[in-house]
Amino acid sequence: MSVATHWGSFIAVVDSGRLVRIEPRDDDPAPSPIGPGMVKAADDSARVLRPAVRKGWLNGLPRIHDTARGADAFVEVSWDDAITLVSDELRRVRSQHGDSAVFGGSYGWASAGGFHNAQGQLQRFLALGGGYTDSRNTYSTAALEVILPHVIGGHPWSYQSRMPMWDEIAENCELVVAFGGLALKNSQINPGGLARHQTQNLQRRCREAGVRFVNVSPIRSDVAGFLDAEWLPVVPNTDTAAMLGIAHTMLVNGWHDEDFLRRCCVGFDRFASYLVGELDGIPKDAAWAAEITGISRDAITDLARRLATRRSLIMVNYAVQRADHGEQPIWMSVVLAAMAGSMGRPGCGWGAGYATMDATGVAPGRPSVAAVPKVSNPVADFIPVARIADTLLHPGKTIDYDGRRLTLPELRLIYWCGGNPFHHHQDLHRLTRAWQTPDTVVVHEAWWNTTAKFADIVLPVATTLERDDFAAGFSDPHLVAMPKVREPEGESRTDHQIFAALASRLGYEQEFTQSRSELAWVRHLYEQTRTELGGDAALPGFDDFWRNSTTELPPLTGPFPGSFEALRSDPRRFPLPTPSGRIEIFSEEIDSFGYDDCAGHPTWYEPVEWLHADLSARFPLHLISNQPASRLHSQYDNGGHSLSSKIRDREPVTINPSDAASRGIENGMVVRVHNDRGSCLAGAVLSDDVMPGVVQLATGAWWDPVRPGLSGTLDRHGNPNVLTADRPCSRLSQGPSALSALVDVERYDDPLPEVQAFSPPDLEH
Ligand SMILES: Nc1nc2c(c(=O)[nH]1)N[C@H]1C(S)=C(S)[C@@H](COP(=O)(O)OP(=O)(O)OC[C@H]3O[C@@H](n4cnc5c(=O)[nH]c(N)nc54)[C@H](O)[C@@H]3O)O[C@H]1N2
Ligand SMILES: Nc1nc2c(c(=O)[nH]1)N[C@H]1C(S)=C(S)[C@@H](COP(=O)(O)OP(=O)(O)OC[C@H]3O[C@@H](n4cnc5c(=O)[nH]c(N)nc54)[C@H](O)[C@@H]3O)O[C@H]1N2
Ligand SMILES: [Mo]
Repeated sequence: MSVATHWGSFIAVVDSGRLVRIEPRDDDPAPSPIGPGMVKAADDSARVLRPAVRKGWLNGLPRIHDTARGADAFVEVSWDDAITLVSDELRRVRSQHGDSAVFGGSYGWASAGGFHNAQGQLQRFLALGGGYTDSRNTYSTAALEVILPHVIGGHPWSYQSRMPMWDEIAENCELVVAFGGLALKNSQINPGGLARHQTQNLQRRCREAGVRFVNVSPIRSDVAGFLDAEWLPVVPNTDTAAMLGIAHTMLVNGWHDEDFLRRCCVGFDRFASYLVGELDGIPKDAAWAAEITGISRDAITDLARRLATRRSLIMVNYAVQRADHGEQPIWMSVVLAAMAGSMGRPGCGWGAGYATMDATGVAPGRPSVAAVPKVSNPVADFIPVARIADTLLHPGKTIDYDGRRLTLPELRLIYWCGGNPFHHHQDLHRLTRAWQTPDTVVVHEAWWNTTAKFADIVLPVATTLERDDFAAGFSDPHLVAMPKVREPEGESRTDHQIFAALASRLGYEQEFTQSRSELAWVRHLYEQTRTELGGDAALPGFDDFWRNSTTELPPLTGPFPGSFEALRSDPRRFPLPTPSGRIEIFSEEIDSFGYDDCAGHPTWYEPVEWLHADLSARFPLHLISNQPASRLHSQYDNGGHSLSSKIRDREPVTINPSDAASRGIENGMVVRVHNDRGSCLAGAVLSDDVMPGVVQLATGAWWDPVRPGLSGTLDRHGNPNVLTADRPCSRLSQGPSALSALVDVERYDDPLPEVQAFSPPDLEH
């Protein structure tokens, strides 16, 4: 039977109803090892088997400022009681505090599958019941999503179809400069699934075609060895300064593309006066940039010359913008590509997010596929996604966001479904304090992860292996059938079943389910897609599709709106969807916001935490908390593949041998990573792939606080978000800045505490 996941498609081997193995598909050239490891977690002891309610919450009001969340025992209850508790509480909160007191922003990746999309189900249920406070943007690319529409216009993600695809790069490009690299570990993933992993082969094709790669990153292995890339180690969070130094060098040597800048961009002159130092007396020249970035003056000059004289492509990944002033490297990378003369030439110019997901740069998109229908939300309130702790701690406060003023709403009930805030949010100790303020937290989870342990009511949810659905991954031209391969563990139910029961209790079951069974919904959504795409000519009937597991969608062909090639050819006929119709090197609109942390043109702002900050005297190492190679965020940290990557049960932390030697740290030792916000244990890996002054600890190890609820308590397992800062990128995007954190590392010679991340809490029956 076929299985579709965010890490690819697999075959499940089932014997008399028991899941035996998950195998890669023969036609996947680069299957992810995360898939086979799912079997181990399918029925492990961390599964939530029955609805459970936190003891302190059951014992009654007042619940506000209840410090026991996260530390309490749970009482298992029947489904009937659980549905009563949740529906009564929703009714109470809505009537006493209004619909905006219900938070349904519920950020998270959940699982592949269009019908059982957890956030889609939750938001449909909450919208039909009166509405909810939503969240906006993503933890992935908040800064990019807010800045790009000002600079190149269009939908925040439209760049995905406007930038060169890998095959065009192979054919046309000579030089790729990748800020943040092109880590293949990340292209294991594609949101919503994919049939075959293609990025690796496409990268190889570029190399065979003679494309040169430059990796500007603190970590050498952010680029595959077979690309033979030049490595320019860069002080984290200084990419904007590096790009300014390159831009300055182009300008003073007259290497920049004056014609394109004049015809197709606005505001170059104002930016140029900043660049040469007319405004602040500081020329952003190669020597200035070398001082900040650690990249030599010669290397910066050489890169400027090569970018301007070769057919070149500038790539930025997402990590560079998940940082203080994360808008700047994105904006500046577009400006640099415009200057280099490559913008709007085939296979060249600018692009973002290559290799962060498999389909990025593989296909420019796919036809739209039906999913669980959205219902418009009667509540208009929203928060920028990463401002959740601020909202809980400071209701009523006003904040800036992209030229608007937002008032943070008062949240009384949090309903989380398909995400793991105690993995994804920064400064988990601050989140813990914030989490004590609402009356009630309801969570649907399959496993007793940290978010489940920090809830009041936990409803056990069936996994993707335990329900029928079909997948249509981001930009992937395939539909993949996802028949149920095992029965739901314990008393688990699907998210849809749970919401249907709640809707029934609240009097709107029919509106929610439209009287369809789950399989009828799956069939309905498939048939709707088929009809929209042209019926028999486009796709087989549902029964054939379900039997054959996979089918191909008709290709999506250009031209795509907002094309840079069209812009270059005739900016009057093919304007960009920006206020000026051109690339905005200077944005009057952003300038008019008057922000002191995001001016009208790309600007170098010192990050609050970086290697040249005063704080580095106490915490001399920059923490790179990047995406894990061994799992998707926190998902399947209890799976076989992630477990096999641990060192003495802890998450690996990679340290440069020189930094390890000065601290007496050896390979394989358990170390303590710490700063003023918190500390965690991790297993040391020594490697000069990581530049000196930098340590790398991936996200997603389930947080394992020694004393849950106690601020600053040691994490036994290695979740970097006990160390990161909950600080917005700027007033423009309010995005997360996880990649701006300083730490120190020391040997941990005390007796090792046992990791308890995968143990359920105390449960009473
Ligand atoms: N320090 C640091 N922090 C980061 C990042 C970083 O680079 N550094 N990266 C950020 C980024 S880019 C992202 S996208 C976020 C990711 O943050 P999340 O998306 O919250 O992380 P996941 O681990 O994918 O969480 C998904 C949760 O949903 C559950 N789940 C899966 N399927 C279903 C389902 O069908 N129903 C229900 N009810 N639950 C389900 C899983 O068990 C899991 O607990 O993390 C962010 N956090
Ligand atoms: N295996 C796996 N793949 C994933 C995910 C996963 O959880 N697991 N998550 C997916 C998701 S949700 C997302 S959003 C994408 C994220 O895609 P990215 O954000 O691009 O991925 P990261 O792994 O966080 O970061 C990649 C590299 O950027 C470099 N980097 C960090 N800070 C800086 C900096 O200041 N300057 C420069 N030049 N480089 C820097 C680091 O060395 C790091 O290894 O990945 C996706 N792919
Ligand atoms: Mo992400």
